[in-house]
Amino acid sequence: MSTGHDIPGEQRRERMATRLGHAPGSGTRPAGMEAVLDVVRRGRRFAVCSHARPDGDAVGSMLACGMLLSQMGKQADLYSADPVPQIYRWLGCAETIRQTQRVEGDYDAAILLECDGIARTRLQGLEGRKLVSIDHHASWRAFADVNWIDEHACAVAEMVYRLARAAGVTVVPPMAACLYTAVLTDTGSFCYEGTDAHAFELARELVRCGAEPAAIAREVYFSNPLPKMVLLGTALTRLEREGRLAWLWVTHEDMTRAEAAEEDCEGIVNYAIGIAGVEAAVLVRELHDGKVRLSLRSKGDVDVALIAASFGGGGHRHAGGCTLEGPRGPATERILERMRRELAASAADRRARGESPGTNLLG
Ligand SMILES: [Mn+2]
Repeated sequence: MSTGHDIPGEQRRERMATRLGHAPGSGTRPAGMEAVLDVVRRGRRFAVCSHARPDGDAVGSMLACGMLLSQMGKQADLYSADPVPQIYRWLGCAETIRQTQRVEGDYDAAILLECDGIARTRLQGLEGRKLVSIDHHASWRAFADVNWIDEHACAVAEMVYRLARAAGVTVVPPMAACLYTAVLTDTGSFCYEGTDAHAFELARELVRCGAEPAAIAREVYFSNPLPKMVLLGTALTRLEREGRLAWLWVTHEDMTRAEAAEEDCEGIVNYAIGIAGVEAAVLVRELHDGKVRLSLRSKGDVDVALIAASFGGGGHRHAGGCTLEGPRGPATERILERMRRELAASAADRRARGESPGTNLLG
């Protein structure tokens, strides 16, 4: 759990904000947890949303936020443009998330988790409402009326946990399970950069509050639907490697043949970044609307959040995503060309620092 008095963190955040074209220090500067708590305390009815194609942090944070608001005697309606992935449906209250295209009703505020704008939710009906944004992405934007941003939080769930503590809410076991699931998945099972002592302290507190690590791991990692494995097999036959870059792709036809759902593509890109000597990886996936979804990973100097943001997407330094216009071929070339350039630049930086530029150097 990062603290507000983390000066180097604050400087890092401002630097990142500047690089992403934000305007730190302007009127929309993030206001912090107290401002969020103030909105929550004053209001009575809230809509809670996260991004489309919700991941573990989106689902876990939404559910925990709903439980937090209920405990405070508030009404919380949870909305998602896409279904809750199968592996998260066992979480307490998961069935209360309304899958819809539109937020309707009278709310004192809409709380958006993990979003850098309304568009990210793919929900209609949010415009003109009082908006609260809680985000930890490097690609954050201060688009809401109240913006609480902490790039150093290992998951938005960490921020929801802090909010619960500050509000004096008891973290009951189902809530702890939601938060733990979010932290587990958003840290890549405590593997990603940024997994520091705080992440483990948070996990420890959540386990003490009743989260069961083995049971949660069983649901999340050892309950894969068979089509997911079939799809993975197909994707792996397509694996390409070029020096420090690796990529693979999934066509619309592959999805149909494997009877796979969109969520079954989750994690495939990790097999590409998991290769020794590979520093950047891409999964290219055809969507049913003709667009192409890119999942980007880095385990070196390449900042995929910046790359994704330049294509209208977002994410973290080592994991990001964006959507391009189809067809797949040209979209793949666009992203590969960009990745090659970034890898070449990182190798040049290393050379300038007198370090080894890496093996199988490109460019
Ligand atoms: Mn997250």
